[in-house]
Amino acid sequence: MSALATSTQKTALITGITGQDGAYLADFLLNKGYVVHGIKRRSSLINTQRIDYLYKDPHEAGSRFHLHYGDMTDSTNLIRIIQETQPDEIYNLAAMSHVKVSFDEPEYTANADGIGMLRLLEAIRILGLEKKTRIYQASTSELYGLVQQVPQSETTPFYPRSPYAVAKLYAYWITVNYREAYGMFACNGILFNHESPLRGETFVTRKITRGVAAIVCGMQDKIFMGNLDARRDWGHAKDYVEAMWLILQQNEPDDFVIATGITTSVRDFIRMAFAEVGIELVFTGEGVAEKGIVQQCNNPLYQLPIGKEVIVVDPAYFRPTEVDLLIGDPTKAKQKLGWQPKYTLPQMVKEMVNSDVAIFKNTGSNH
Ligand code: NDP
Ligand code: GDR
Repeated sequence: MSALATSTQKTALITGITGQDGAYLADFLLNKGYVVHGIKRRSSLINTQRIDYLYKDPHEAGSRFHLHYGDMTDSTNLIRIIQETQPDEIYNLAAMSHVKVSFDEPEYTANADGIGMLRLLEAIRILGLEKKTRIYQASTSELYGLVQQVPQSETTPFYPRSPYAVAKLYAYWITVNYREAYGMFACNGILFNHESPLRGETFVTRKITRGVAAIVCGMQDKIFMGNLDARRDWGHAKDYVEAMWLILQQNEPDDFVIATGITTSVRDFIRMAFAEVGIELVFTGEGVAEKGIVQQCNNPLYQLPIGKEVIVVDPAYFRPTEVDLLIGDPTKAKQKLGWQPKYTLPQMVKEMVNSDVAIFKNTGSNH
């Protein structure tokens, strides 16, 4: 086994490899022939489920996938891993990525999501790798926050609305600053929401598709939701990791918005997910009194009574400050990167619902 790349092989280092995007990106880069190193956190339970299928016994010849223990809050560890792996490309995907949780853990979020990127940039400088190592920062549409203008593009002003978004604002600007100050190939991908069957279970899309699956499998009664009026520009993670790679393959470092240009409310996402299993919902009431009720059930396998409440609003899921409307303008990415999303939202909803139904049917539980 050799962790070292041959002269023609590129080496990538992915932080956040155990997350949704880390898993898709690792798969993508391995298919392109890269040697892929990933940083995973030590945890009391195994947290590599999303990437286990990629992992070969490192003692076997030809293994191109390697994992290292590490954490974005530990610069000594980041410097050592970068020194050992000598990456051509670093993808910084690691983050405390839940907007609502960032209100509960603001200082940790600032440390991991904001200063974490500074640690990587400084590690590159300390090791003298400025000319060799290109670096990608996972920036976010949450930077736009309070709506200033739509659609949001690379020139739209930022107005972050959560500790998560403020931490990501620091990471965005430190990336730009190191590019300008030291000539580093450091880029921001300003990615709008992207989802998949691998999405974390507490983000709204996956919570909904899992909830639909659990309800039709008779394991859950209803789904308690937060703000149904929020609108997001939802794409598929598989399309978005390709954009990350394209951003690092350009002649010049730059920042890009990656989005579909279509916005959908949480309420409509719920409608679409239930429609996938033949259930038509009607919404009644307003604000915290709003409910989603079964209006028609056209699937003989799932006999939900007409009038059954399946969506209930629980203010516990409201955020102290909300981001109401996101619609991205991906024109620059389309023109300069030649990037084009392949998935539509209906295709993605279908994939997510079917995947969650299969999980519930196979395991017979919601764990
Ligand atoms: P996930 O939450 O699925 O994955 C986050 C990853 O970061 C996990 O591997 C997690 O490890 C790791 N991580 C968290 N904290 C630390 C830490 N202190 N040190 C090392 N690793 C850490 O996020 P996504 O894959 O969805 O997103 C990837 C990145 O893109 C994130 O930075 C996110 O903020 C950003 N982003 C995501 C968007 C989206 O819609 N998905 C849109 C725009 C930006 P563990 O598995 O152990 O928890
Ligand atoms: P977001 O994603 O905050 O946009 O951040 P999330 O799916 O958590 O919320 C989207 C919208 O749905 C509303 N909502 C709920 N959200 C959750 N999680 N749970 C609920 O029950 C619920 N009900 C309504 C939210 O209020 C919000 O308006 C994601 C993360 O991946 C970030 O890391 C990333 O940067 C951005 O997307 C782009």
